Amino acid sequence: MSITDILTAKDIDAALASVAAENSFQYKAFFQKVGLSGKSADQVKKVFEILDRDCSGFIEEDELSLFLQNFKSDARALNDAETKAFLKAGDSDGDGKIGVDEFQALVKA
Ligand SMILES: [Ca+2]
Repeated sequence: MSITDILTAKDIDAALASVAAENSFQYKAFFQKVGLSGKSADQVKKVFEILDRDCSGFIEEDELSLFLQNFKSDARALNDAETKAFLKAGDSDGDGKIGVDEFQALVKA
């Protein structure tokens, strides 16, 4: 499963361009631009599985910082403030990581 099986290269390029500047990452705008907001729960789950690089069943903080690189390998890493804000938004049960249900809820938020 590749991310471009679900999202178009054109949307990915546009979404990444919109967050190229440091501190410009906003998850809601990014999910919309990249086309994820309109996908089914099953497709969102498939994207989650790509983001969960170590297949732990959760997106941990280190995986979250490399979030953009799952869309394109030369994308920048999120900085600490962006990563922490993203984690805080998604981690509704406060365990310090994002599960698939939390990710689906965040995409649809
Ligand atoms: Ca993980």
